[in-house]
Amino acid sequence: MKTRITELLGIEVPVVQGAMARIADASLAGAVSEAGGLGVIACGGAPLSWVEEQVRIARSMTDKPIGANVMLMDPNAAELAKLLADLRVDVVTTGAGSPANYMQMWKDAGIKVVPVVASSALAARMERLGADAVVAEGTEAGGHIGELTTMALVPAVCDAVSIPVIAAGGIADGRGVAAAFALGAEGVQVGTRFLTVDECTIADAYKERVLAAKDADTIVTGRGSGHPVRCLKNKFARTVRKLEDDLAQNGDELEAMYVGSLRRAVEGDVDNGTMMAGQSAALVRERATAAEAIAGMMAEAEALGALDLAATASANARRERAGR
Ligand code: TUI
Repeated sequence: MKTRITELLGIEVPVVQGAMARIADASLAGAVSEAGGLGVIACGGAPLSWVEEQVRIARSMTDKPIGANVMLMDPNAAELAKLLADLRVDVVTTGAGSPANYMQMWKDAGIKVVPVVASSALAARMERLGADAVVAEGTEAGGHIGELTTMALVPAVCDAVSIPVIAAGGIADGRGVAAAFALGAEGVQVGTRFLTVDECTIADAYKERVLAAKDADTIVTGRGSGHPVRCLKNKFARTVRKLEDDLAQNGDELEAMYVGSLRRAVEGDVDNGTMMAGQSAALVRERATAAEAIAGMMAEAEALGALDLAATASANARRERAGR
C-alpha cells in the first residue's frame, strides 16, 4: 500500500510503531522496520549511551529506515535531540510537548520530523515549523494522552494541515487501519498491538495482562497532576486513583509512587507497576512476530477496502494542495 507516508519515510507499509518508553528498544524497532513498517526506539527516560547503543543495534538488524522518539518532558531532551541529529536517524517522532526548539537542527541533519499532536492547533503549528508529517494521537492510546478521541481528532487534523497525517490511538487491527484511512489519515501508528509480539522484551506477565484485557480494562491516572497516563487496571493504578481524589493532601506521596512504576511493570511486577497500554488492548488476543502482526493488520485492512480509502485520501490531499 503506497501513500504519502510510505513515500516520505521510505517504508513498505504505512505502519509506524508507537514509541513506548522503557519498552521500545532495538529488538522491537529493528523487527518492525525489517518487516516493512517504521520501528521507533523510545528514548524517554533513557541515558544517552543507551540510545546510541540501541541505534547501533537496530542498524545492525536492518538496512531499512529507523526512527527514534523524544519525549519532550524528559530532562535530557536537549542533549538527546542533539545526539539524534549527530546519529542521523532517519526519522524523529516527538511526544508530550512542542519540538519547536529542535526542528531546524533535525531538518538540517536530513531527518524527517514527525511530531505527535493531540489537537489540530498544535498540528497546524508543527506544519508551519516545517514538520514533515504529524501523528494525530487520540485519547484511546496508552501512556501520556490528550483529551480528544481518535474519531474526532484525526479528521480535524486532516482538515487543518496539508502534510500527511498518521492516525494513532485505538488502532490494533485491520478494522482500525481501514477506519483511519476513511478519516483521511495516510498511515497509522500502533503501540499496544506490539506489546505482545515476540520481539518485545517486556516481562511475560505484562504481555499476559494485555492479552487478557477487555475494553473497559484501562484506566487513566495522573489527570490532576496534568500528566494523564492510560494504563491497564491493577492494584497500583487503583491505589493511585484513590489517592488522586485528594491531590492537595497526597501530591508528594503520589509523585514518589510514580517513580519507577513503569520499570516495575516492564520487569514483571504486574500488581505494583504501571502497565501502560491503550484501549485497543482489548483487540490484542494473540502472540505473534512483529512481521506477522503487521501483515495480519494490513491484509485485514485491504480486505475492508483500505487500498481504495488510502488512494482517496492521497487524491483528496493532492486536490486540496492544488487548490491552495
Ligand atoms: O508522549 C506520548 N505518550 C507517552 S510519553 C510517555 S513517558 C511518561 N512516563 C511517565 C509519565 C508521563 C509520561 C508515555 N507515553 N504520546 C504523544 C502525545 N503527545 N500525547 C499527547 C501529546 C501532547 C500533549 C500536549 C503533545 C503536545 C501537547 O502540547 C504541547 C504544546 O506545546 O501545546
